[in-house]
Amino acid sequence: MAKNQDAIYASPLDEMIDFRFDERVVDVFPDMIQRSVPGYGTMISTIGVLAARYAQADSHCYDLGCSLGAVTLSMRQRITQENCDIIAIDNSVAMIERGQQLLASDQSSTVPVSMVCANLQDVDIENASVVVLNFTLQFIPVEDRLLLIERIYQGLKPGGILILSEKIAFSEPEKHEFHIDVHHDFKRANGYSDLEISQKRSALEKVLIPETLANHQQRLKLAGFEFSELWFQCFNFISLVAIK
Ligand code: GEK
Repeated sequence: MAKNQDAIYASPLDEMIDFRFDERVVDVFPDMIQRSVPGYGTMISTIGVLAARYAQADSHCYDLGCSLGAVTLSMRQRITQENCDIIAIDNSVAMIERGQQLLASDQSSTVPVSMVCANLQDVDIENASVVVLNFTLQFIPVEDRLLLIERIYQGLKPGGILILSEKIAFSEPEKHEFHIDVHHDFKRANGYSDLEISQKRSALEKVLIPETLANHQQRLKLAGFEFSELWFQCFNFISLVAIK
């Protein structure tokens, strides 16, 4: 994947507009997410490993909020089960168009992929063995999140897995501050300036709503998942697995 450098928030902006996954973001997305989310590369490759174990023959694997399809490609490289396909969904036209180009040049396997532009809240989840929400739930209105997780639970086959990665908040102010500070250090170490960090933070404020780990765990339980486990954490970025 060619990587254009993210400089969207490098100059002072007169007016702060809420963050959107548009053409400009798509151009720099691989660089942006790699430099902003600690452990992103590890999570992407490990999701492929998890999918290889939990994918079932004759079932669907879903990548919800697929962006350019990094999770899809990682799963595609690892899945060997027969008659198993991947359904990748994103509601950004720009993301899906670029993602489809990247997918067309991927020769890693013959696992079929449908990459579709749609609101994931309107998509039926059915006959699923793997469902991935990799930093997507945080963009869904909080009041709609339980229904989505319930629909995923209902659409999963017994033994199927949900992989849920999120930026999280902390109820204890000291912990919250610690994680925000070290995350900003991580971004600085990756070349972002203080201006870029603070402008991006404002742009995301009303768009990305983080919740605590306990909130996520309770919601998974409420939706029906009896087993869930934290398998990754770096600062305020986590990933959970939940198995039906
Ligand atoms: C990765 N998973 O590279 N319906 C469909 N897509 C949505 C919706 C919605 N309602 N809301 C947001 N999105 C990817 C990274 S990025 C995370 C995921 C980030 C999409 C949105 O268009 C964007 O592409 C994605 O969710 C979130 O592993 O940039 O922090």
